[in-house]
Amino acid sequence: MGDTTGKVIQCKAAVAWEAKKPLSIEDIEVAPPKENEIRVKIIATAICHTDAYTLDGLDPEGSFPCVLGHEGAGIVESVGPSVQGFQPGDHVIPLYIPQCGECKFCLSPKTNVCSKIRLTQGQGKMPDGTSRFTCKGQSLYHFMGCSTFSEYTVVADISLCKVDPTAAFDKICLLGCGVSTGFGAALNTANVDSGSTCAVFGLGAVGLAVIMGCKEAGAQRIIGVDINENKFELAKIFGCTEFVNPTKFEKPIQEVLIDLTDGGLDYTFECIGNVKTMRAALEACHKGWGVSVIIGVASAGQEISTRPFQLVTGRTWKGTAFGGWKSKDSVPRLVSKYLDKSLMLDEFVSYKLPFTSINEGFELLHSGKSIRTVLEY
Ligand code: PAD
Ligand code: ZN
Repeated sequence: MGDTTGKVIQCKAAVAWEAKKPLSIEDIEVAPPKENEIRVKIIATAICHTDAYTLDGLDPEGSFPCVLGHEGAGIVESVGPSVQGFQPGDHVIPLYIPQCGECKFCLSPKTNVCSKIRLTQGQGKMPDGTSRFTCKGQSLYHFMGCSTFSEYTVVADISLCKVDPTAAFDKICLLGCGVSTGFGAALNTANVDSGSTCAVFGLGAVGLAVIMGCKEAGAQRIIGVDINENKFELAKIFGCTEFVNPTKFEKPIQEVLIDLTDGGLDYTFECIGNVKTMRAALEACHKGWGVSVIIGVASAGQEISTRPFQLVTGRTWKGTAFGGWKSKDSVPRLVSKYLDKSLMLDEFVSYKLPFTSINEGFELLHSGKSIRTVLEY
């Protein structure tokens, strides 16, 4: 390192030129980091639903052409002016929810949704309103403040955390989104208590991570709900105790679950992104105290509904972004937890592919055949 500091770097990236088209592997230019920015060499990245969702044109904020990807891990290549606490060579994970430590959200212990760079991040730009990526003379948009589908990326220093250098990049990249989100939904957002009965709707990466959190919290029963029975075997390894396939019943799934649990669940989690299952998850909760957490992201314009009586009689409806973790403080601790073998990551990786096979990874995600596909540069 050192020889590239302050220079434009040429590298490979998967460019999304437009919605609903496969990504194309291109040589791009990555400008040096500006004030309070850091350039990172990405070593491993995984494909998450939000990437696919944006590529499918379902995200109203998606801007093209762009460099997608937000579950990644890598090494600091160089730091911009005024950056503190990072040096070239540090092992890092980009954070799509930053933690500035100063805004009113960061100052509140009640939330993790830092708003410092929310506007520009949503526009696919760096905090100064510009881009660090160009390809064939054209500027490319950033994505979720991370853009990990590029060998080199530039992120804001509040959107990055330093982690234990002994942890494997191809595993800890998963902590950038799905796994941290599900795990935190159970432990932070729901705050599941020991002995409780939980139901998890959707057994993808997020749902499996919720199960891991429920188990850690000491839940007694963890019921997995999925229409794809191939997911059940793996869910058991994470701590799922029972399974229900909604397509096997005449009755609505909430009634099935209420019958199975003598009146309903203490906690339910929606990890699908479907407004119908969000309603079912709420209504499957026990009267008086049941809590339902929405994690799945529904398509633009969708609305949730239920009878107000459901809430009046003591059920609580909540939601979570990144599992409620204050990102910079928490992700390094989750990495340590993985190293201590008290957090599973290896089991989430269904496939490992070279970065240039990224479109194959998207197909595996769409077909339901993969929990996560990890790409290595
Ligand atoms: P995934 O597609 O791997 O898993 C979804 C699972 O749901 C699959 O196993 C499906 O078979 C199952 N499923 C689909 N429809 C139904 C149904 N009607 N009834 C029961 N099961 C069904 O996705 P994932 O685990 O990667 O992500 C899940 C959602 O979480 C998705 O909407 C994603 O965008 C969202 C998410 N949210 C955050 C956040 O911060 N809130 C972070 C990361 C992901
Ligand atoms: Zn903040």
